[in-house]
Amino acid sequence: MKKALISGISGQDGSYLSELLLSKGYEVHGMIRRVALEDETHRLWRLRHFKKDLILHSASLESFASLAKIINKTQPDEIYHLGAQSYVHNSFEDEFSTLNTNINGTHYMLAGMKEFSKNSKFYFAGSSEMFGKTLETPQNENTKFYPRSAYGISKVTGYELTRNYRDAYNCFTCSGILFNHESPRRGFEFVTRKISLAVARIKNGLQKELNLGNIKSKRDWGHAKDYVEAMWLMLQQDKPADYVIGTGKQHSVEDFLHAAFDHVNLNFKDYLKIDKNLFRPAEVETLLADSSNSIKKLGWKPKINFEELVREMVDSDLKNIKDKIY
Ligand code: NAP
Ligand code: F7E
Repeated sequence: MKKALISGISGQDGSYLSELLLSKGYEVHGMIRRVALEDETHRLWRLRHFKKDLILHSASLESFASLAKIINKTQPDEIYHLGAQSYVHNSFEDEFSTLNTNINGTHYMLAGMKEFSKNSKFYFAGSSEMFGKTLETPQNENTKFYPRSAYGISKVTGYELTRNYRDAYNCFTCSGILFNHESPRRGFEFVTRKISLAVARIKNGLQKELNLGNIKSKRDWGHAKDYVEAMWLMLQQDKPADYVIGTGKQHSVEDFLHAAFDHVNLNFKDYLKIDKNLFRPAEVETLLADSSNSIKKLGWKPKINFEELVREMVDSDLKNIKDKIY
């Protein structure tokens, strides 16, 4: 039986990846923060349906000793390093924690693997935020990086560390440069989930307006379920490499608003308030993936399109309201 170790297992991607690996017969180990154990209902909500099938260890991305101990103990065939401060807006408010957790956390994971489990295969969660102020469109594996936030900078550094462990120490390390991916399990601070929950609340008379920042920015949005499959495929190849993963289709935040409100027969213009405080000091205006290399080498293709994604998120939040979850 293959063994996988996932950092950030309690997050959106960690939960879908766990389900995928369990369905493939893996023994799945995950790292969680100790505080999550004190409040499982809220902090481990994404894992609640299959938590009994996972082996969870408490660890901190800020502590090399805690990560190395678990890597040594579990001796995983595959390590998926997903743990990170992943909210771009917050990285402007708290650059220090973002850089510390994301850069050192990645370094500690790589160093722990090299020291105690050299034959593990390693996945690093890179991001389209590394392209930032895009220097060409669409973006592929050869596009130069121009990060626009501490978050983007932390991911470029993680990417370089991951590549260097491949070059210098012959480790099997891959970076997935993943474009935005969403789902009903998306965190509430991200724009798509903020919109889907607001639509459900407004439809039920629980909210009167929705405050947003820059609705002109454009993203290449896919479904997280499709993207965790790409992570797994990367570690099944004969040789390690880096891959761009996206749908190749672009929509603005305004398009998302349109689609989400239309789904419940409301007009977003009746509820939207633009709040200057929600704009970022440096915005990533436009992102669009060229995933042709991944389609060719991994045989990967997204299955869920933009319209299906929006409907699934809004329907799920309507159900959450009906079931009195929010
Ligand atoms: P997410 O939902 O925010 O999950 C992040 C995970 O990291 C959570 O399990 C969180 O634990 C953990 N974490 C954060 N800070 C930590 C710390 N100091 N110590 C230990 N664990 C910590 O993110 P996601 O959407 O699943 O994304 C997974 C990874 O892919 C992240 O690295 C993200 O940066 C990257 N990525 C995401 C996207 C996207 O569109 N979703 C695109 C490209 C790259 P708690 O639950 O305890 O907070
Ligand atoms: O913002 C605009 C905002 O926070 C999307 C992370 O998973 O994907 C994600 O980062 C856009 C931005 O995601 C609000 O200015 C307007 O232009 O949902 P977001 P993100 O910053 O693209 C990348 C690939 C990652 O790697 C990250 O981890 O929407 N926007 N008004 C807003 N955004 C938010 N959050 N809230 C608003 O009110």
